[in-house]
Amino acid sequence: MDKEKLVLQLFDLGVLQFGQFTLKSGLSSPFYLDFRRVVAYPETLKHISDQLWELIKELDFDHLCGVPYAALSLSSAISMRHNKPMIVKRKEVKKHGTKKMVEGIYEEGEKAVVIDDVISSGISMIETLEVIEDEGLEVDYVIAIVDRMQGGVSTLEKQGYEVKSVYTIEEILNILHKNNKVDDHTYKLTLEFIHNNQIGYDKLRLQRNVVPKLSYSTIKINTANEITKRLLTIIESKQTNLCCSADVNTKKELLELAEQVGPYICMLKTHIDTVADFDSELIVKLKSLSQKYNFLLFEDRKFADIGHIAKQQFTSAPLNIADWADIVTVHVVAGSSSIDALRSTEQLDTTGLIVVAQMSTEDTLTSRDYTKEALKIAQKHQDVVVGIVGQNKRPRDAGLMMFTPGIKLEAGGDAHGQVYNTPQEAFEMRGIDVMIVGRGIYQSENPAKKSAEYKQVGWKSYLKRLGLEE
Ligand code: 5BU
Repeated sequence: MDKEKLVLQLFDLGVLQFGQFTLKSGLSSPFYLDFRRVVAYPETLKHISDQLWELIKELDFDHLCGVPYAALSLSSAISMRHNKPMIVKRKEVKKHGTKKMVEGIYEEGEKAVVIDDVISSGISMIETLEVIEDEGLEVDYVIAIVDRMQGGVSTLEKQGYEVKSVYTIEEILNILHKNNKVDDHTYKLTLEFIHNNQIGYDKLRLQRNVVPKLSYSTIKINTANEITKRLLTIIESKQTNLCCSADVNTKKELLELAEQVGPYICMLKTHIDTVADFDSELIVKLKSLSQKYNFLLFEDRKFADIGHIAKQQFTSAPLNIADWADIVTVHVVAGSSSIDALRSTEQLDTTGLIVVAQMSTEDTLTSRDYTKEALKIAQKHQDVVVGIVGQNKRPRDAGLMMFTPGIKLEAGGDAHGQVYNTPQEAFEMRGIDVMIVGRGIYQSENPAKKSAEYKQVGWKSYLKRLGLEE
């Protein structure tokens, strides 16, 4: 059956309804899609499952998973017709037995395609994705019969999923309008409703509390890495999760800034190769300030070359990074061999690594897959890796910390693709551990005062995430 005929059939069966409906969110909607009715019409169920199969038949996956309840019949139908194993995400936790949240037979690392009937805000899809990803399954594609065009698809895409739907609501409306099933008024009203009721990504995240509530003391217990422990001790004793990114270009400016922000930070981040008059005296002075104010020196060098070169960049004069940096960043675009190479210098007991898993720019190439692989590398090397640089939700791994640049008291961006989020958003919604702030501090009139302000906001947001402060 073709897509147009199927829409007309769904309309006749009362699956697509127009009128006035109150949605789960409390919103009053001029249309309602009730795919649960389809279980009463096996032939129609078959036609829908055929359309869904068209979307996924070329994809590489091991399991089908329907979002309960409406999509369970759809995933069952596809599973039987195309001989694809199914998994089922429970809606409620079992009181007895295994307490498993996902039923079926699967192995960590296998791929699942998740199916829902309708995507509106994307929230029920995200809830399902979180549960099945926690089981170690990987999801790249999510599919639906109808995209209600209210923001859910872009929310999911922002999280790195590829979304496919058989219809958008607009396509359905066009078919029904063309076939005189809805009048001009309903047609316009419905389009207007969609347009005026967008449920954005940020609004959605604010309604949810999915961030792991990891405290600094929990991370400290879970890490075997001595540099992570040192950093956490500083964070807890100074009550600051602020890292100042000191991106200034002379020794004088750098030392002045370090002196000003020193009392309020847990780390001072440098790009030492951008300091025009760099010399070894600068390092001596920075070291002494780091002791005076108790912060770590973090050189954001982002080693990215083959191991043989990264090793030299880490240890060679004139910068001699390995001799003074407590922490350095490393890309893993060349693979985990970069970490092995840095390890072979035997300097990693005094310098910890942070793996760049994801970047803050709007056009970053650090895709969801890349970020996942980078995290795996960081996990594998936890003895020398302190954590990751990332933007999304903090991984649940309590042995690693998450560091996030692109932070300012006011969200926004710069002229070169940088994207800023607020400390509140980063700590409370994403569960990060340390915020990295550059221009927000050193371009302000009074960096000392500004860093005190960031320190206070960051700490408050951290406590709020733990539920210790309103
Ligand atoms: P800003 O002035 O707060 O935008 O500075 C951000 C700093 O963080 C700057 O030193 C960057 O090199 C660094 N950074 C970043 O902005 N985004 C990233 O994804 C990574 C590092 Br990794």
